[in-house]
Amino acid sequence: MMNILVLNGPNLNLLGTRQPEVYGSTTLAMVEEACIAHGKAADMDVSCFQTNHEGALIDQIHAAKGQKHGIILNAGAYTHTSIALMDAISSVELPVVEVHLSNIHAREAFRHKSYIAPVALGQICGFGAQGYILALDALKAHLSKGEVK
Ligand code: CA2
Repeated sequence: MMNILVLNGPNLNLLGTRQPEVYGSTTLAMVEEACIAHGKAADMDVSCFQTNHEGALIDQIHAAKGQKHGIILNAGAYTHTSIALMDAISSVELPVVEVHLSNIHAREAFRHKSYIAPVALGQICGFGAQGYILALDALKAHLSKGEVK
């Protein structure tokens, strides 16, 4: 059984409550429920965590080592600023799929830079909440190549 962590960063607890034109109307609870349900159907054990704190994201990434097979990460605005998050991902040597609800490359220039992308397996952005499901499938396909039992 694949154990997957879905990790969401700052302000994503507000999902579905404000700026629906940018981030959609799906709440974080709905996103997490969909990930867990999709995981069950695809034989993946999905757990979810959201925090507004950079250090807490790093703690979660460290704790995933040896416990999880992969991570789906929407680091919110820390994507564009955090070398510490980049270092944490490198240190645990777990496959990380970077997810963004919006297409960060079609937005302001400061959102085009991702410190996560160089250490991620890949990036999915611009597909709204569906991006998390696409990321789960991508992670499953990747892990299946290594035959996780
Ligand atoms: O598109 C994404 O998923 C982002 O990671 C969202 C971040 C943003 O800073 C990144 O550039 C792209 C912002 C998350 C804020 O989430 C909100 C949701 C609803 C209402 C207000 C904020």
